[in-house]
Amino acid sequence: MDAGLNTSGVKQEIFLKDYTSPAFMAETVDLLFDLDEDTAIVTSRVTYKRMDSGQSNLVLNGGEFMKLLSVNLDGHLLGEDAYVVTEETLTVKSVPDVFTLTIQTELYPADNTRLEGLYKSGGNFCTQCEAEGFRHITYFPDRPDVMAVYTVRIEADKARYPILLSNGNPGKTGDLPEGRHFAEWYDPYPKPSYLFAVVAGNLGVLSDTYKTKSGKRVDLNIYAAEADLEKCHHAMAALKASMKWDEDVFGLEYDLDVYNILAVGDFNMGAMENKGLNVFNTKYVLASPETATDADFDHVEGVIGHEYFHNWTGNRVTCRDWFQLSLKEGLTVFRDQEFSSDLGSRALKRIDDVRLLRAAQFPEDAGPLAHSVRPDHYVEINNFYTATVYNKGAEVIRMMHRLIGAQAFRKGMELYFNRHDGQAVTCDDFAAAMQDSSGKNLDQFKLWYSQAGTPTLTVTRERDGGDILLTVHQSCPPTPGQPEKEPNHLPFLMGWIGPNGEPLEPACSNGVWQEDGCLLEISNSTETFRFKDVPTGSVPSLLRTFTAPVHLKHDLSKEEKLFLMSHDRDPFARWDITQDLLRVEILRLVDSYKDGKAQETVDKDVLDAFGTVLADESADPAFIAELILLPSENDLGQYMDVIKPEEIYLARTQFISQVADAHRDIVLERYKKCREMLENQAQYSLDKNSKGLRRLSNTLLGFIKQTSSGEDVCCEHYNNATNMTDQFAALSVIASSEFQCRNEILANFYHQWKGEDLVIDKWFMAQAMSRRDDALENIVNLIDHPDFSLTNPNRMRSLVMVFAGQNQRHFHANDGRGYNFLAEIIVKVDKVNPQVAARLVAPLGRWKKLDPHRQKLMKTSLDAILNAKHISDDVGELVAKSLA
Ligand code: 0A1
Ligand code: ZN
Repeated sequence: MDAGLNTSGVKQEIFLKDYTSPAFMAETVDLLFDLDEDTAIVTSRVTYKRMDSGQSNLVLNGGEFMKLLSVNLDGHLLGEDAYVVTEETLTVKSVPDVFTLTIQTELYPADNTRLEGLYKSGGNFCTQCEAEGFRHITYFPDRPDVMAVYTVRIEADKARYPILLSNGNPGKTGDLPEGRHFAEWYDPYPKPSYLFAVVAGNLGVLSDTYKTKSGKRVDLNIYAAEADLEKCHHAMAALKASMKWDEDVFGLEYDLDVYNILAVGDFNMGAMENKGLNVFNTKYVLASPETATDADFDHVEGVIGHEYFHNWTGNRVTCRDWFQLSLKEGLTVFRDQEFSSDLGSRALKRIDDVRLLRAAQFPEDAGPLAHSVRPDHYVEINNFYTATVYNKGAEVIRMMHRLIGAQAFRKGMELYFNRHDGQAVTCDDFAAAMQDSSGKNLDQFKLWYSQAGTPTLTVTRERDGGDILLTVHQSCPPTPGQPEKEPNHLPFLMGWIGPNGEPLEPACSNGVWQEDGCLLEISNSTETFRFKDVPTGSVPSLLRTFTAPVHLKHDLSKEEKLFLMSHDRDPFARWDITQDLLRVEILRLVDSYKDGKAQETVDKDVLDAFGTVLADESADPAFIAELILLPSENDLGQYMDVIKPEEIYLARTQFISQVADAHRDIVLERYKKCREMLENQAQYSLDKNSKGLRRLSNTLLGFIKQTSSGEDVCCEHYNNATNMTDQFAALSVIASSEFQCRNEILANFYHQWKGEDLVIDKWFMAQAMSRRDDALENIVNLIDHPDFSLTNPNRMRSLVMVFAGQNQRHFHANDGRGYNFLAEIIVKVDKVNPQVAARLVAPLGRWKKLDPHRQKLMKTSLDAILNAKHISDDVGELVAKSLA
């Protein structure tokens, strides 16, 4: 299982089929961290037990970025002939069946810009061990199926590092000579090394308590910079809500005496579920109305929930190997999605999640980096923390939930924990629990774990007397290494709307009517369903709630879509059909472009329908905002054989302008009403209605921008803003405009928020998204801005990732400047932080979808990365796959 180096120094590919269980188990791990300002000495004392009698040597992972000081076996210092050290391993020769190994290593956390293992952020020590960071702390069998009980002692200067934390429950604390102190921690639950964490710092704390359903008191602490504590209340409320939700919905209770969270400004991902000591990116903890948008507040709630839910799905039951990553991630994303749905609006949450799936996962599944939810080979595991493993993985769980029903699912979860608590298991074990709790055979269903690619479902209708025969055909395109696909087993939920707009429930030969529609189960490549006595003029409402992660093709006419748009009572289906209608219409405009000029205008019926939606005051304003938010440029590109970035931008803008022209009064009127209602409120509120009003008025700004009063309204909106939701919405529109006030407002924003890192990220982001003609030059120049940083992942992503991922117009600049810019940054960042650099590669890899000229430019940029000196395995793996 261990990644070895081959003779060329390039990491070898690892295969799922080669899995073997550990030759030695670690049973107890005692760690001593002796922390100095820039260095740390770690003493690890581990008891091992032989599991495989054929193995006489103990092979441990570790080596890079640390120095081995000593190795001691059962109290005897080993000479250098008793072990072998390579770049990535330490092999101790001929060990007994049971023994204690004590290893001392020296680490250099202050120089650690990779942000894995032990590193410093904002002057504080913290760790990141998933997936393979523990091996940069000490030599250890760093694989998730080695689960041990940990005891930790931390020693550090008391004045500089008053807070000393690790996993589990707190133990002894005390003073030491020379102004130092210590703290001990004991975690009674066996865990894999990737869940280990240690923290030492000068931090403020927000504390609270939670009483579990069995009456146990848990101390809750959020540690952050003292000045940020006032921004931690939302996270604390979310934590308590998560604890309650898991008890109510799954009967799962928290198991330690304390739950600690640390917020750090330098973090490679969103957050990390270390047992009892989560480490969070500040972005997902800190929130105040002045500095965070409503969306940010929602993300904090979702990520807090996600990490909390890992305590059972991930920590108590963990992954046997990293190929099973979706076992914990897909399931935990599903759980956090359900949590947010229950706390907020189910329909809006589903719309958000499907938007994200289509924006991030579908392109991944259609490109050179496509892989299955359970990949079967990798070079660098860090490259597999993907939208496929996380978000498609969550869809797989959601499909199981739909196929077996909520009750059997809950029973299945109970069975899973009864069988596997304290174990490291596989996706098959999870599916087996669901199969056994429900009696439903999931053999074919499990293809979702092994087959990559997004299936396409094509739905056609045929009348047979009074009945309708509805045929669903499925196919799935080839993906790297998988030329042929077998049909998937999936749930397909649908409804019918009668000719007068009323919901119908015609009997179906092989479908089952449920509360929200008729559930069809699809498992063959073509299936036909007979709906009895369907009145003429009825229209099917397809794939309600997006019950499967597929592309849907159907034979609905424009009129039928318009009909559903106004009559379907299922909010998700109504939103989705509206997106479909808008997408088709904008793509028709794209097709009509000749020499930079559109030959077509927006269809009158579509314009009218848009007007009706804008004027609809009966629906939730947040929902109206979703309906009028046009498919993004990236989304539109996915539906073209060859993406035309400039035409997509022009057609989408044309669509907005025509709506703004045709419905100017309604747009302004609706905007004004929303603002008045908000102004009448005594204070800023995060209630559903206020959020909806902000969302709608801020979305309308995009249309207002294109009217003659655009500049006045947008600038006034900015100047009157009393919260970040409004301020950032206006800033984004203005940053992308030719308005006279633009530069002044950008400068104003910068000066107002200088020093507030998460807000300055937004300042970079707004410019990275600008579609102005001169935006690319500005973006390239921002790299030299004193506040830009290659070492801070949030800052990097806010400029570079947002540009390459979302600004299709300029990223695909015809002269290749966007590509060169990205390639140069990737090479630079790779030297500092390979994980973050690797996450920037994907946009360059999608060259097959562009015209030959751009294809060539993109491949040249990929080659330039590959030919740069000393690129990491992280970047190397993805660039090589992207060129294949
Ligand atoms: N397990 C975390 C995400 C995470 C993954 C890898 C990391 O470093 C490489 C850090 C965090 C989660 O799902 O929240
Ligand atoms: Zn997770």
